[in-house]
Amino acid sequence: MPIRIVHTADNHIGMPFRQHDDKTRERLLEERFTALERLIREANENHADFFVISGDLFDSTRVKNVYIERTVDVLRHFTGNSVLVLPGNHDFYSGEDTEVWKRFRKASSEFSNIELLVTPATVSFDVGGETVQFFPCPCPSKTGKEPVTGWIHSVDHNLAALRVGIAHGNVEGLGLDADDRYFTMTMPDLEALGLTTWLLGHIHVPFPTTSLGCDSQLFMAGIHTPDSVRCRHIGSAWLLDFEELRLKQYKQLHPGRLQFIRIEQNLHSGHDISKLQQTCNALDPDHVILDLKLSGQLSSDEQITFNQLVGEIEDAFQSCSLTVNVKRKIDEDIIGTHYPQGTLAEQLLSNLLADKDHPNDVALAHDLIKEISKE
Ligand SMILES: [Mn+2]
Repeated sequence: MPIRIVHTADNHIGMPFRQHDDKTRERLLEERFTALERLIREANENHADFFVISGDLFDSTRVKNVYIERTVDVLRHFTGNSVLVLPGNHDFYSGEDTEVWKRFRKASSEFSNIELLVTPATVSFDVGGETVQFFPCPCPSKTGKEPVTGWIHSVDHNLAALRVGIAHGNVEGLGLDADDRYFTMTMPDLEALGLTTWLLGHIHVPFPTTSLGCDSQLFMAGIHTPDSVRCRHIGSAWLLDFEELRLKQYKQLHPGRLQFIRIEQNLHSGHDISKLQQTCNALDPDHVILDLKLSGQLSSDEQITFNQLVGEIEDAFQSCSLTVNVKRKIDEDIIGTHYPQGTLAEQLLSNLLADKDHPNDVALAHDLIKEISKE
């Protein structure tokens, strides 16, 4: 009998998104739930046996109760054997008083298919005659140097079972966490523990790097839907098939629908404005959280076209933040009206205006001269 697992992590339900405006914040908060809903639906459509969450389901240990209840309401719809929830480092488990998990337990108490993994001890299931043995490694705190996997050395492994480790933390070589504060594990150490596979969370980028394959001993879920412009993928989770105690195939799922895109552009001509327009036209205004950072110099005619375009973009995109620093382009007329011919300033600016390789310099010099003249 094949065993199928959907693996996710770092869902960060309740992430505050403080840097965004109210409307965008609301959308981003909502997306974390709806993406999880889509993933549960996809797991059900694929008849997955387990839905594994490898830590940081919640953004913090003090996430609002309504968010916890809503999350449980999403998870309870899983139709497979069990939803396995591991505390990560953001939603760590430090004992029975840990707020988020106390509330989660209460909210999920009537749903026997939701299992909270707060104890480092094996959990076994029978699926159609096969045994699956899970090895959960919950995080006891936000940071820590001790690997959470240490206990596995001293317990019995059922060699006739599919043995699946579930942990949350940095993996040497995969993350950027150079200071070792996040329960750093190494690939050789994980391999040495002798399990069939490892389902990990913490690094928001998925591993393996190919979306389809049959050979990997560890999986990093990747964040299920992007959380910022730093996220370079469209949201990730894994669909894993095991047969005869081995991984048969992995396939990447993409439950996210929102993308963060930052466009930084320097504008100096009508051509640059059309380029900006083309770039924005190619994006889906309902699913892109757009961050425009525009600078440069434009003539007064170009500025009219530019302002019009910016207005259109703002109208089209549901979420758009703007940082505009576009100055009036310095031309011969402007130099002529400000500085008498033959003066140092006039000569300097005219020379810089002719230097097409450095189109910003003339405006910079003009600003500097204005600044000095004020004093
Ligand atoms: Mn984490």
